[in-house]
Amino acid sequence: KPLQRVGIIGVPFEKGQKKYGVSVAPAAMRAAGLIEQLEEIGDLDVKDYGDIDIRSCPETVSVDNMAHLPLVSECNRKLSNKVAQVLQDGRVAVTIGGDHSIGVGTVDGHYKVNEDMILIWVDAHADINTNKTSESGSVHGMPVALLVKELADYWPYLPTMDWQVPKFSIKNLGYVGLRSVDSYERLAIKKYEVPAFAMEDIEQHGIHKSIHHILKVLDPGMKKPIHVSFDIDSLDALEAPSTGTPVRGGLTLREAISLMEIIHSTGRLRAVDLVEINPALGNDSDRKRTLEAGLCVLKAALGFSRRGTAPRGVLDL
Ligand code: DIR
Ligand code: MN
Ligand code: MN
Ligand code: MN
Repeated sequence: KPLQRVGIIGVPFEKGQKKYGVSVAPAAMRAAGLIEQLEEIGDLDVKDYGDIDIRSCPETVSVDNMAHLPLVSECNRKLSNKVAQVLQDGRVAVTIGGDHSIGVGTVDGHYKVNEDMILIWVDAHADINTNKTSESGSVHGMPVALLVKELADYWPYLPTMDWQVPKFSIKNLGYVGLRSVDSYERLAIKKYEVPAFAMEDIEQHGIHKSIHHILKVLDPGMKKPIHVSFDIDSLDALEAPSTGTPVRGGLTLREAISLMEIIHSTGRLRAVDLVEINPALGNDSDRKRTLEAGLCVLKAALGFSRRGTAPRGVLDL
């Protein structure tokens, strides 16, 4: 088994939503032992690229119903370049958010390197609002709509976003875990026939068949690079309470681990985002549970095996 090379990027950014604290997650994940636990999987070469430099610049432009667009844009421009660099270094890009608005940068950066990538969005929410359909005005509910070329005409001109030209096709997108979808988001998913496994579908088919089906629909040839954007609120609110918009009735941690194990087993996972962990929400136990859940999900994505792994070489039993 060859060494798997991994690059960690932290994104201490929280202006894509309204609550304080999600920017603390990269530091909290590192303090919880992120790097050490990944290295313990074995056969991994982990390099920490550190955090994206987030500065508050004066916001000279504003766009209707789209809070802090200049800050979101600046963060994602840097993140896109960093993700592309990590991939060009031959490493799996592991990005720790931050709120889900950073999905714009991770997917943009991945697309620059692998134009044939497919994207699995694991989330309670569809994050496919535009500023015209959003009820919150928060950009973390809009990254998918910013990324896909099919929705480009539904946006007004977005100052500061000239660096980001949506080229990714919605035909290469699939959803897992949906249970809080706004009405216009529903319309977009239906119109473009996005394979979307909402909670009732997972209930019916199980997580194995669900993810295998999505992978087959998006890439029948089974050769395309995979990007997983994992919002911790895809997990049930009991499994991951420390997040800004928790929704009950979600994935169990076991289902999320299974999902990641299946994707790991393809050998084609090239980028994974872990977003929306907010260590400032809830009590100590909530925080600990949520961080642990995030670690379990990432470890499964990078090859940790629950049944254990055999030692390399030497003894024959
Ligand atoms: C809602 C919530 N659909 C919005 N989105 C969230 O703000 O557009 N995404 N929380 O993770
Ligand atoms: Mn999300
Ligand atoms: Mn969400
Ligand atoms: Mn299976």
